[in-house]
Amino acid sequence: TEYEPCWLRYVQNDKYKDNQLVFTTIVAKGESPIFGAAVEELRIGITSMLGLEPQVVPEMKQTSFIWLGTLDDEELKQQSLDRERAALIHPEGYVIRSDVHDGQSRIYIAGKTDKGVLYAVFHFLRLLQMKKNVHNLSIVEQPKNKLRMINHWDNMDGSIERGYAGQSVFFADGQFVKQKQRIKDYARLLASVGINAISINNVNVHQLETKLIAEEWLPEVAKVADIFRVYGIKLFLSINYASPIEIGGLSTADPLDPNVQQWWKKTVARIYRYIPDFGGFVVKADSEFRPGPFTYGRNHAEGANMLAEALAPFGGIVMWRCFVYNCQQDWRDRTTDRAKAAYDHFQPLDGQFHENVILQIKNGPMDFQVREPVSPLFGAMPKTNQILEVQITQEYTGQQKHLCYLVPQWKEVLEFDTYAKGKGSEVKKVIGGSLFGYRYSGMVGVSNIGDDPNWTGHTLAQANLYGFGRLAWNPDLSTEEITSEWIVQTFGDDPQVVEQISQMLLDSWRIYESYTAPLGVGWMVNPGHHYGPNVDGYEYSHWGTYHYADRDGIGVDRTVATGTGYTAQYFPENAAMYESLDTCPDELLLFFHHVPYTHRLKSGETVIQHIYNTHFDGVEQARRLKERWEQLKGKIDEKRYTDVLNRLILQIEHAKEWRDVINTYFYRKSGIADQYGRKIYR
Ligand code: BDP
Repeated sequence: TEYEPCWLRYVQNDKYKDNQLVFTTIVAKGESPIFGAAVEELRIGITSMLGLEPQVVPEMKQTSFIWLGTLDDEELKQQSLDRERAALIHPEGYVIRSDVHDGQSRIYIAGKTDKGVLYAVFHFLRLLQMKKNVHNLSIVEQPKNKLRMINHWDNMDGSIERGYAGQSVFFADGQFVKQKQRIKDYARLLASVGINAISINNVNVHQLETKLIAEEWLPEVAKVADIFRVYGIKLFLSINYASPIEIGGLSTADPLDPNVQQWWKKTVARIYRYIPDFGGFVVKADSEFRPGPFTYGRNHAEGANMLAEALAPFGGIVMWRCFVYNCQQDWRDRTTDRAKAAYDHFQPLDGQFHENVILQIKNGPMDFQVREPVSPLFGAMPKTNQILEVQITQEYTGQQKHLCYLVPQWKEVLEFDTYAKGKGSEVKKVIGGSLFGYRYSGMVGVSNIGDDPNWTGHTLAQANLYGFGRLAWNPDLSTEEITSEWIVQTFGDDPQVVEQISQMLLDSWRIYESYTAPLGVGWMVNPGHHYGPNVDGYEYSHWGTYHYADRDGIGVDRTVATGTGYTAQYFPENAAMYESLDTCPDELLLFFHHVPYTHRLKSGETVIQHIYNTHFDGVEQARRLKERWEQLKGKIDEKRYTDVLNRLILQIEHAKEWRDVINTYFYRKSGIADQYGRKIYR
C-alpha cells in the first residue's frame, strides 16, 4: 500500500523465538464477520511479527494453541475462569489468560462477545508489538466509556472542514470513493484503540450531504457501514435540520408539526432498511447559520426529541451538539459573553430530553483553544446524557504543521473536578456515566485524518488519534503510558528513540501555548483559516472572541463582581477559585480577568514580562524539538525522519512569526520594555 500502517506495523521481532509453538495454532470458536476480522488480524500480526503462518482450526486438538472465542463457550467452561467471568460485565470487555512454557502452552483470548474478542486480539497484538512477556497473562479489560466516537467534518466534494492531512478518505468529487481498502484500514486503526462509533460527514451539512439520508445515497452509505460494522464501529450521519424542506418538499421543519414528524419517521425507517444497526444522527442546529428549532420558536429539547422519537424504535440515538452561541454579536456590547452561551441555552432544559438524546459538549466553553477552562455544563445536567467532544484535528493548535500532542490537555479536562456532587466529581465520571447513571455517554473526537500517505499530515500527529482512542477507552490511563505505547509500536523500542520522542510529545502542548495567545485569552489568529498570528484579527468582529487589550491591560472580565458573570456557571468551589485573582490559575488568568500589564502572576512575573518571556522561550523550545529529533537520525527510516524534520523546521519559522507579532503588539500597547533587553521589533 502507498500509505502508512501507523501503529499497526507488526514489525518482525525475535522476542518469542523460544516459545514459537503456542503461536502455530489458532483455535477459532466463532463465525461472525467481526470474529472473522479478529482471526484475520491475529493471523496477519503473528505472521508478520514472528515469521510463521499459524494454522486456524475450529477445535482444540493440539496441545499448544491460542484459543479465540467468547467466555460462554463450552470449551472454555472447563477452564477455571470464574474470577474473570464475575469481573467481566461490559459486553465489549474481554479476558486474556496465558500459560506459556516449553511443554503445553496455551493462550486464551476470550471476549464477552465477539466484539470483545476483536478488542482482545488488538490488545494481545499490542503486547507482542511492545515485546511484552506473554507467558503468564491474566488480564480482564473493559471500556470505561460506552460511546467512543470519531466525528468527520468531511464534505462530499472531498474537502475536509478543518482538515490538515489531505482530502477525505470517504468522498471525492461529490461521490463516495470507489476504492474502499483505505476505509477498511482506517476501521482497523480505529478498532485497535477501541473506537466504536463514527460519523462520516461534516456537522455543517450542505446541499449535497443533505441527501445522504435519501434513497439516492443510502446504498453507498450502507457499503461504508458494512466495512465499519466488521470492526465493531457503528455508523452515524450528520443531518441538516431543514431536510424536510430541502429534500422532503415540506414548507416547514418545525419539530412540532405532525407532517415533519412523519417525514423523519419515514426517513429513519428507510435508513434502517439499508443499515439495520445505524447509530443515529449528529446534529448541529441553530449554530453558525445552521437551521434549527429556533426558527419555529421551539427549544433544543423539542428539536432533539422529535428526532429521538423517530430513532427510538430502532435503538438509534441523537447526538445534539451544544456549540450554540450568537455568532453575530456586536463587539461594542461588553456584557454579552459567548462563553456563557452553551450553559444558558441547555442547562435550564435538564430533564426535558428523551433518553436516547446525548448532549455533545465541547471541552471548553469557547472553541478548542490551546487553553480554556472546562465547560461548566459538565456535571450541571444530572438528568441529561452528556458526551465530551474534543478536537483531534489541530485547528487552533498548529494545524498539524506544529507539533502539539493533545493527550495532556485532554487528560486535564478528564481529571477536572466539577464538584457536581461534591469533591471527586471529575469530568471523566460525568462522561463515563457513573456519576449520574447516564444511559449513554462517552467521548467524541473530531478526526485529524485525511488521504495523506501518513494519514495525519504530521507523522507525530498520529499520536493524537491513538491517544484519543486509548483515553476514550480508559481515561485513567496515564499520559506517559499512552505515549510510550504509541512510540514503541510506531518507531520501535530503542530507548533513545522512546526517550526523545516522549519528551518531544509531552512538552509540545506547552511549547505551542507559550508562543501563541497568552494566559488563556485565546484566538489572536488569522480570521477564517485560523493559522498564524493576528492579534486583532477577531477583535472587532461578530464572533464573540475578544481579548480587550488596551494601553493599560488585557483580558476578559468574566467575574460576577465586575464582569460578565460567567464564573457563576460553575459549582461554588470552582466559581470561587476563578472569581478571585488570588486563586485563579495563572494559565487561565486572562480568560477570567482583565488585568494591568504590571499585574504580578503567581510565578512572580508581571503579565507583560510573562508574555515576553514565554514568547522568546517558546521559539527556543521549538528549536530544541528539532535538535532532539536530529539526534534520532539513522534510527528512524529516512522517509518519516525527513517528513517530521521538515515540519519541525517550519514550526520554528512560524513560532518566530508568532513571537515577533505578539511581542511587538504588546510592547506598542504597553510601552513597557523587556526586562532583559531582548530584540522586540518596534
Ligand atoms: C469551529 C470550526 C468550524 C466548525 C465549528 C463546529 O471553526 O469549522 O464548524 O467549530 O464545531 O471550531 O461546529
